[in-house]
Amino acid sequence: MISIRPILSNTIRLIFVALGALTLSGCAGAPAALSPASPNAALVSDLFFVLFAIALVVFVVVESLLFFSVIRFRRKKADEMPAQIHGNPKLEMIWTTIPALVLVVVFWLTWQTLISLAAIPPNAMNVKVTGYQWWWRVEYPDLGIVTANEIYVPAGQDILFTLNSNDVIHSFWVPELGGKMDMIPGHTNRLWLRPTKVGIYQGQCAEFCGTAHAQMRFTMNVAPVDQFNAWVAQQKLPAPAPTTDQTRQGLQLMTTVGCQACHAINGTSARGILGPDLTHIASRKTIAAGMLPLNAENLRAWIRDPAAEKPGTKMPKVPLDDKTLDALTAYLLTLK
Ligand code: HEC
Ligand SMILES: [Cu+2]
Repeated sequence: MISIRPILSNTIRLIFVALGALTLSGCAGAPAALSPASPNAALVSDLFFVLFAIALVVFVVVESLLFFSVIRFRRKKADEMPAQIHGNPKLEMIWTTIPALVLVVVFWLTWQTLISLAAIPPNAMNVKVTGYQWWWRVEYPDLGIVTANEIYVPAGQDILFTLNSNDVIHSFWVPELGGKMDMIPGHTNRLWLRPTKVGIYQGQCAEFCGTAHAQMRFTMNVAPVDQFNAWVAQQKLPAPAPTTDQTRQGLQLMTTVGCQACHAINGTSARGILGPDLTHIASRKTIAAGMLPLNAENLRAWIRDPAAEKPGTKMPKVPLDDKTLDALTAYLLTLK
């Protein structure tokens, strides 16, 4: 008889190695919800550690009792019959009451955390974020700023995020700062955060929303107040006017070959709202929701064939010749 065991065990070993490698590779440089950079995220990670400690105690106690019983009450002689009993009210009361009390404590701790997280502070700064398949529109209604995928906030200030969706359910999550909060079409959710440490934090859509869900990223740039104010001043300006023939041609193309149907550039006739606002595209670090670093090469490749860079993207391929691509790319790169 041919045994399949060696093949099986090899396959299983291979699967384990592959899965292990995959899991660990996911950890490299990943933002961790357990290294909080805001009091909101700290509340959640503190709760996690308390619940983990409780679970650990329960595990140790239950396993110890189990091993104790297995050893202490094992059959000693081959013909020995254990005492035949039915029910033990005392024991049953104990093992019902203790877990119930543990659950009451867990519930109370969780409830307290939820209450603290839900209490929106007055005077928080408003930022409106709308999920689109597969990018984020970011608006500052009180400042008159519209941008995409890169959120700037001043350190140490309460920020109130008003969250909506334009199509399907998305979820707003910056692991080190707090979240997650679902973005639901036709319904407004609120989430407040007080980012305390200056830095750039990675965000990610946390609700499967279609083909490019994994490429739906954003960053939260927590800046010192003066840097944030400088950013605001620059973002409020209309797009700079082109100064060379090529960039003048780029602007002209931008508002005639179809781009204007979906993109807005403040100060020009491009007023589309289906895609990201491009008024200050060149001040961003990435394009396509964190997919590609912003540089001439990537920008040109993106405009030439968006789906080749980000499969599933809603931006269509507009057939353009090399000269047109160069002019569009050159113009967009001036939009600081
Ligand atoms: C049918 C609507 C539509 C048209 C037409 C369109 N785009 Fe887009 N564009 C989008 C959408 C949607 C995105 C976001 C894609 C994503 O991240 O998945 C996008 C993204 C972009 C981005 C990256 C912006 C960012 O911040 O990530 C650039 C640059 C861009 N488009 C340029 C153009 C140019 C130039 C044209 C004209 C040749 C054009 N688009 C035509 C819908 C459109
Ligand atoms: Cu999403």
